[in-house]
Amino acid sequence: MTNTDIEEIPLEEISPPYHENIKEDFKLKIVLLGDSNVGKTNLISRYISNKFEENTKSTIGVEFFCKTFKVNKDKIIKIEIWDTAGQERYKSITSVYYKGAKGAFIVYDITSKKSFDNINKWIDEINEKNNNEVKLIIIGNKIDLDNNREISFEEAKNKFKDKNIPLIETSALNDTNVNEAFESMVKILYLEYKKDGGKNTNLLSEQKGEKGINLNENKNNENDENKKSILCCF
Ligand SMILES: Nc1nc2c(ncn2[C@@H]2O[C@H](COP(=O)(O)OP(=O)(O)OP(=O)(O)O)[C@@H](O)[C@H]2O)c(=O)[nH]1
Ligand SMILES: [Mg+2]
Repeated sequence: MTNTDIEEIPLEEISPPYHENIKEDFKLKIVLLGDSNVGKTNLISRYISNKFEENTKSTIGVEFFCKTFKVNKDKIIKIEIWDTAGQERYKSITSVYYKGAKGAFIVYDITSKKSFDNINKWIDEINEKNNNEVKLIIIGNKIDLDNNREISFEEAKNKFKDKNIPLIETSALNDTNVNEAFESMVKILYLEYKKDGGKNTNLLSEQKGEKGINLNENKNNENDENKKSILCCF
């Protein structure tokens, strides 16, 4: 699969309130993992509601947000995007929610080598809960802080080249590549669905009705209109 293959798949968002009345062909659970403070919550709030907060509180537990798409003029896909807490002390709560994920973003902060070094740990965690069947994308966030960069794009790319994991650099603050990251994931999962004939996609039934656990004040304001570019390496 190349970058161009992914980019060329049409993706049409079905905005509220219309998404309520549409029956999806399948639902997908996507989780964001990574150390505390790398920007997971802000990536999601930028994507879902086009908002950024300077001083976000650390996430406690988990919470999810929904979007509906028509992909490739073909299938209706609903995605649940699950935000998780990066802090070690909440691991026992959050790791329960890794199960059933079809896609996962592993996020690091390009100004924090430590968060980059921990990526493999997060990959192991998500794989362990899902029999290595999760599609992964690595996100290097905070590229607006390029002057404080500790991990070059090249270094990151080389680290994951052999594992064939796509990498994308983003800024939740500047709204750079955030849409692209989420849309790429939806398209990758769509292709996966097509590949196995739609068999392996009963993802959410065991978690129906759950809203996650989050004591923070995230809001699900479905009002995104963010579009930027420069992409990544696939
Ligand atoms: N400069 C810059 N700061 C960012 C960016 N994304 C997030 N931040 C800041 O980084 C801090 C942490 O962001 P969060 O989104 O709360 O991080 P998190 O990964 O959700 O952290 P946990 O919930 O503890 O796991 C906040 O102060 C954000 O404002 C970014 O793209 N650029
Ligand atoms: Mg958070």
